[in-house]
Amino acid sequence: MHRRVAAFAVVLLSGLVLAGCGADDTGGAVAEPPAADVKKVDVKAAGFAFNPTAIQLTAGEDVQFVIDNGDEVEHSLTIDGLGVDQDVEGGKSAEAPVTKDLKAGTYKYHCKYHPAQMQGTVTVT
Ligand SMILES: [Cu+2]
Repeated sequence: MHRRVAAFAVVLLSGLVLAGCGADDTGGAVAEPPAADVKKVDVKAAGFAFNPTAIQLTAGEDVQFVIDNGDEVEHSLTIDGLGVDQDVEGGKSAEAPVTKDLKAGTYKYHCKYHPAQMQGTVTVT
């Protein structure tokens, strides 16, 4: 799974370069957007804390949270108001389902297993 995370990082880095190079046959009415249109947001869970604890995103974006668990116990990334509730086993990483068309606002997140210790805030502007 760590290799997949690395691959995503490469996709993220190359995304700017490749943004203008989409296939010619993608019309306006595509049910599933190409993966390149989905912004990966990496969140680390380690030492019973999230890193980062503040995430800035832009309204209208499609995002996918990718959680990397550096602890030996299971954590979750649970974001109130965004429909994100993704478990991630100890030592593993996990991808939450894509969250489409972000609405402006402030969204608190936490780990549902350690809600008092693990918290953060997503701000969409
Ligand atoms: Cu936790």
